Amino acid sequence: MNMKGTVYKIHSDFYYVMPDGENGTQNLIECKLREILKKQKIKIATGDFVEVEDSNAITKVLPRKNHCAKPNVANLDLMLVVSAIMEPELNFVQLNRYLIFLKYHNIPALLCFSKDDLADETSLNEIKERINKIYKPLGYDIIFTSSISCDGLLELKEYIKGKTIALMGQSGVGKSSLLNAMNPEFNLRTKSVSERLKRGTHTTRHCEIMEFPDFKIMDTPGFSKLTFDFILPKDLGGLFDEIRTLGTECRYSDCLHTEESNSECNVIKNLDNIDISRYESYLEFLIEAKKYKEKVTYEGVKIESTTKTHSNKEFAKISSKKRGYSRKRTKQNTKEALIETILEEEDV
Ligand SMILES: Nc1nc2c(ncn2[C@@H]2O[C@H](COP(=O)(O)OP(=O)(O)O)[C@@H](O)[C@H]2O)c(=O)[nH]1
Ligand SMILES: [Mg+2]
Ligand SMILES: [Zn+2]
Repeated sequence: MNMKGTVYKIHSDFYYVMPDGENGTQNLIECKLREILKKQKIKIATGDFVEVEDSNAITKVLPRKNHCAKPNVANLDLMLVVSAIMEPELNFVQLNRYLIFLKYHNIPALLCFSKDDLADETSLNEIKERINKIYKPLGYDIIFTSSISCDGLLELKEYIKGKTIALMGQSGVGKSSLLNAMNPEFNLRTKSVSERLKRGTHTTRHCEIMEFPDFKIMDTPGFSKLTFDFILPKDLGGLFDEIRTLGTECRYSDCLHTEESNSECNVIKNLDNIDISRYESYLEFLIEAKKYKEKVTYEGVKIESTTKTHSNKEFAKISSKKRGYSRKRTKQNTKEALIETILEEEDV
């Protein structure tokens, strides 16, 4: 009899699968990968929905809602993007970095602004107004929280009910405090889990799904090094909703919508309608995407003109086939490994 379930964690060749409808770590089933899947070079991610045969062999990976290669996780229902309204200072470019990354990976985001006990009422209202003005029109849900006054915690709990979530946000913004504040009873009961969530720097390279009473958390080594070194400049604008919308009316094909591109560019003409921090973020990420393009061009990775759908959007397809191997084999291999890692997410 076949069984369906979710991969909760992966340790070398072993996959720990929670059968659908079950919970509790004691019900995890230790599985191996079917030989045929190994041959097909299928790389399973934590969070993958799989089919398992009697012999505890995974025979099939079911279609993914979303996938991220680094860390290697799949099927997240929600990413809680945590920013503090102060301490550390609110950084919109950093926030946009997370949001654009998630957009690319097709992972839904909830914007969570923490530590709202630190601002007096007037300035808190000003901050809220600014945030709502930028992110509401972009379709994001927003929650203001405080782990001290417990503001917004019930709302947050309700929002994440039944979901598999992960958290991202700069260190010190209050991610661990938020989790603990939401689960005081749980905190007392299973200290080890909350201790693990509390650690400041992740040392593990493993990803693992952990069950809480009302939701599940994907514990990861973090999404720390987040650079746009996987996307081509021409595809970046498509991830900013407001730039994409204005860009479709742009007279120039392949326009990067920067000052130097052309004064007739529709995005440039409408800069007043884009929040300055969003456009600044776009320019900053564009530099990284340009570097990436230079790098793949230098390394002879073939960039095909055909596009393929990734996260329901069109992106240039970057072939992992090289045009030639002129340089030293070993060196080439290392680079190949690097590029392949970058390309992993294209191979879903
Ligand atoms: N005033 C205030 N301080 C907070 C709040 N949440 C966290 N902190 C403090 O901010 C610091 C970092 O919190 P922590 O949860 O470890 O952040 P993490 O690195 O994102 O997990 C700690 O000193 C917390 O006590 C909050 O809502 N209000
Ligand atoms: Mg923490
Ligand atoms: Zn343009």
